[in-house]
Amino acid sequence: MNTFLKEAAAVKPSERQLAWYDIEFYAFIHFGPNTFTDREWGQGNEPEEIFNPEKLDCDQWVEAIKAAGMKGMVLTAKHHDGFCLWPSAYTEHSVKNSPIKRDVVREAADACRRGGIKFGFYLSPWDRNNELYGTPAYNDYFCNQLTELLTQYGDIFYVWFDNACGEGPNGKKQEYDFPRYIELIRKYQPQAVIFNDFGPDIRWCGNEAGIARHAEWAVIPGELCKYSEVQTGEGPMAEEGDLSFLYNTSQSLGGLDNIIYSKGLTFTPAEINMSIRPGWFWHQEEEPHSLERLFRTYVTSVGANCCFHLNLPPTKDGLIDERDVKRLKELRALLDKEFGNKIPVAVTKKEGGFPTQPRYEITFDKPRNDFKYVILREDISKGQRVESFQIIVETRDGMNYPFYQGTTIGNRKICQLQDPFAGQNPLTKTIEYGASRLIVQVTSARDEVFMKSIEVC
Ligand code: FUL
Repeated sequence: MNTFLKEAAAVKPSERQLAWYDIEFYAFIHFGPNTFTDREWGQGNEPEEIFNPEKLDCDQWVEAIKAAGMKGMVLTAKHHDGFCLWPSAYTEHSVKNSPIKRDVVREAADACRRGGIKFGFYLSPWDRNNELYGTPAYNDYFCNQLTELLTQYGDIFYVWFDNACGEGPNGKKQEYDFPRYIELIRKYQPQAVIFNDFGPDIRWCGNEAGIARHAEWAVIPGELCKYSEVQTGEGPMAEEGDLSFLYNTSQSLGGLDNIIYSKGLTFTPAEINMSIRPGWFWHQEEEPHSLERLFRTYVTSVGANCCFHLNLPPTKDGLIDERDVKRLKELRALLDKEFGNKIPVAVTKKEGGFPTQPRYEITFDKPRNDFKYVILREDISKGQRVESFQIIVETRDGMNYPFYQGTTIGNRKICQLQDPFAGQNPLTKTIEYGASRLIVQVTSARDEVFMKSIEVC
């Protein structure tokens, strides 16, 4: 068991996964015929003429994205209706036959570059327009399109696939050749991360509502991620059970209870994705979600060992809706208010403790009761190791109170001690005379803990 835990602790991210963690918060852009037909899934028979965003301005998209502090954009180059936002040489169902005749992928990629943010694309394998769909030849068609996008639009940080798979005209489902798609991406854009339900680089969190798990492990059983690299041997109970019941909605994917039965572990972190509105595509009558909901999702994504991928759907004019722009600015202002002012602290690690149970003492410049968050970061480049921790507050009069109990940490854990939407946390009553120190006590870990930083704000 001990050897296996040490192996689990040493499962490491790739360079491209580390770069992805640093991007933290980025935008999805769902745009295409559905924007004009008021649908979420097109049928593939929409005439090209309907795609006519007369005021299209991708710089306005980038401005909105940056107003929220997001650092990248992922554009739906092709959604399930098969319509291409770039003039693909392999189909007539694209912008080249629309009234605007503009290469939206190029304009978006250029706008990202001008604005200093990353660019990536979504390419739906499910294509309801192409007649080859459902036959092996469709994989060639798909790879040709993928190659166009990978070779003609500069650096790509992200290729986002979804697993939706309908029936083609022959009534057959397509067998997607993911190993071939992955090979192409590695060949032309080796720094790009690839998303699919189960990796290889980034996996789906299991819902589209922005809901995170209580303990989000990036180190998970390879049984779930067949295209990710398995980095360990079998769990100690691999012969005495199996993990066939696991799905990406399961609560504790990487918990000890599961990994002991695993045939080997991979490093495959989750992305939390949701739309700013109920739909992925723009619909006039929909309103953006509340500031509270977006803020909470940020805390449970960027602040829970994931990244946050927030969709902003352009209107029929080809602009991000002003209602959404307003909400994005409010979100940024709130994030800056909550996390922008770090409280001066001195952090020392207590000498002589067990390597898997380090204790960090955080001393304030003066007794305080105005702190709201403790932000913990493991050095994820060395693996994800902490299983559980607690935060204890020491008051001026020398009393100790357990304040927060957490599970794993990973890249970043935002421990929320007070909530801007819920008023005063009853716990803060205990420190109304001021806390002089906080103690972060790791209570269990898979191997020696490497904490990268501890911040209080
Ligand atoms: C899903 C699609 O079916 C939705 O339309 C949307 O694009 C979402 C991000 O992925 O699988």
